[in-house]
Amino acid sequence: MVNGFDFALEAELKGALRKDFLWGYATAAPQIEGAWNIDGKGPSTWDVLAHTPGRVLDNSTGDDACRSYDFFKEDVKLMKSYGVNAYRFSLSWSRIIPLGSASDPVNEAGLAFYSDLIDELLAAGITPFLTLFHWDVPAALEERYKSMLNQDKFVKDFVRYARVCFERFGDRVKHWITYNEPGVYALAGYAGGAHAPNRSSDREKYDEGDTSTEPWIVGHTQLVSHGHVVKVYRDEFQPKQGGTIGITLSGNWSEPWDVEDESDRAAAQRALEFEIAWFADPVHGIGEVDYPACMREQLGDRLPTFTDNEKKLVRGSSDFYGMNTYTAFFVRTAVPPGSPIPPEDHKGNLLWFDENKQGVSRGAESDTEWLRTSPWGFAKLLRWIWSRYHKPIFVTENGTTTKGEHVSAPPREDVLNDTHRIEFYRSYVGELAKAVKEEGIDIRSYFGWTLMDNWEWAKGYTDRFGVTWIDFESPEKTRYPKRSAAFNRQYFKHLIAEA
Ligand code: PNW
Repeated sequence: MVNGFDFALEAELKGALRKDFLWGYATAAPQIEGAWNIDGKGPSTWDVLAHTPGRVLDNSTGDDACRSYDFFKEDVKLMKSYGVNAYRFSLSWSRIIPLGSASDPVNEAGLAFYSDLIDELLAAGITPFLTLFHWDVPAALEERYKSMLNQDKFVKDFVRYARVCFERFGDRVKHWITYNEPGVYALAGYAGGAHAPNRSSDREKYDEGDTSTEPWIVGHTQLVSHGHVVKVYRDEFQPKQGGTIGITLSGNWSEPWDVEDESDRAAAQRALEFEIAWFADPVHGIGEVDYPACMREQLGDRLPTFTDNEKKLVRGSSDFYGMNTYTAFFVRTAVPPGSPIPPEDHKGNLLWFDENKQGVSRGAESDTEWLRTSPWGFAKLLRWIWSRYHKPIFVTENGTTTKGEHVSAPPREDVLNDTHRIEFYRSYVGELAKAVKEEGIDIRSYFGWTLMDNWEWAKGYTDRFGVTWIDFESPEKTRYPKRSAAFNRQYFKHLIAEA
């Protein structure tokens, strides 16, 4: 037994991470705060979804979630006991501006909540990372003008919201993220339709939407409004506040099902470009600002074009590469060349497999269908992103569910001993440290997803991603640390160089 765990921490990785490396956990407002209609908060599109029957797997709402609005001081104490030095969380736009638009009033009570949370974190020596948008649009903006489908109106409203946040919190907050995963937001909300605002071409399930066009418009609106916000920050706030700002992109590794097969190799490349380069090329790329050529080829005019001004706003608009990643897939091409690809296809004409041609598995199963433990993919993805974009990488989300955590309180010791999650963190974080040590990749943060079990969007409370087990039945949402929290504490202590 080493440090209470029955495996040794790699001696050669001791001190591999820079001494100012930031590590901690990430959360999102709608998933943990609760208090959905308290102290002047306006409804968001996720509140609307949750209160529409049939939209959430377990028919739950995020009305209370983890009650972090009430227990934020307890959360900060918990994080301190976990040894973190940073915390990434999102702001609820409709808590700050209940009706959302540039001409609507701000809600002082909402601002006070976040201001108090920031102060509490700083007093505990924890660096706040703020995400402006983690999927919850003020419902009024969806009702008034269909939010991101109306780029001009949305840009103005998002810029004003961001400005309020910079003005009120920028004295103390030095790490800003505009959007969390614009790609997942666009596809889950406007292609598949399971996420807010529930738009899709699937008329059996959803009344409105067009999967063939709307995801691409919504992606463009996010990129352009991000660019505007970054310009405001750099022109008006960065000179005196001195912080950094960027965008966080989602992306999993895609590997050819048969590496010998040219079509499979092309499929893997398309997968990475549709999922990641869709946003990363315009923001972080070199040469002409545009979406990747394979997207233009498949989507044609359905993919928006950048005006000259938009090109200037978007290129170089992130001080770092914000990276959320979870797993890896084996892929092949779906429709053969020469045959038409359905206009609803939004992933690059792919088929997905859990095993490759040789029968090698992509990794151990979690409690979530799409998510397997695939540290080998994470290792490849870090190198792919570094070589393509060469920007300092901030890992802003990475984590897993694990089977067997759906028990009643109090959870037994063996449930809290989440060995599957420990193995996930050990292997992924180990790959991260190796990438830094062996290849000199510039990686500056790691945020586990997530601090505590929470309201996992349309999955409700059925997916538990936390390093803290939550008793959702109890009025105070009692928090029980899982063993992975203790493991990560030890591991980062080992990996981060001493000051
Ligand atoms: C992220 N995928 O979403 C979100 O940022 C979190 O809010 C969420 O709770 C977490 O991951 C877990 O789901 C993703 O299919 C959803 O690859 C799906 C994927 C990736 C990220």
